[in-house]
Amino acid sequence: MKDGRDDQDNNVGGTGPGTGAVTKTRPKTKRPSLYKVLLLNDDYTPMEFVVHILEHIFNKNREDAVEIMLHVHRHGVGVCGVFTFEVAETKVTQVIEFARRHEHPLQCTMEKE
Ligand code: TYC
Repeated sequence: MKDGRDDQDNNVGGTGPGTGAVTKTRPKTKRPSLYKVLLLNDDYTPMEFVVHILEHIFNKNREDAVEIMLHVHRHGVGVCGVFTFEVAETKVTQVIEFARRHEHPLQCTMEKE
């Protein structure tokens, strides 16, 4: 595929000894699919609890955490980060488990970008 990644398109740079034959093959560098992790609004989870999750699970600073929390509060849903599948899945599980442990109904989900 002519997508401009390295020398994979033109098969140059790796030639057989002496012959000048072009032998370089394409390294496997497929980029992984990315997934948005979404936080859902509810009427019961305290705002400070959501900010704590954004700071500690999604590594947001306080300012960004408050902004994302308020976006979710006002619009019903918001993106807290974009990750590869396994990382996104882990974050979703961490949020739901932490919320459950504190008896808050907070929900979190993921969707392919
Ligand atoms: N709506 C909640 C409240 O008023 C706050 C909240 C924000 C809850 C974001 C969940 O994902 C959420 N206490």
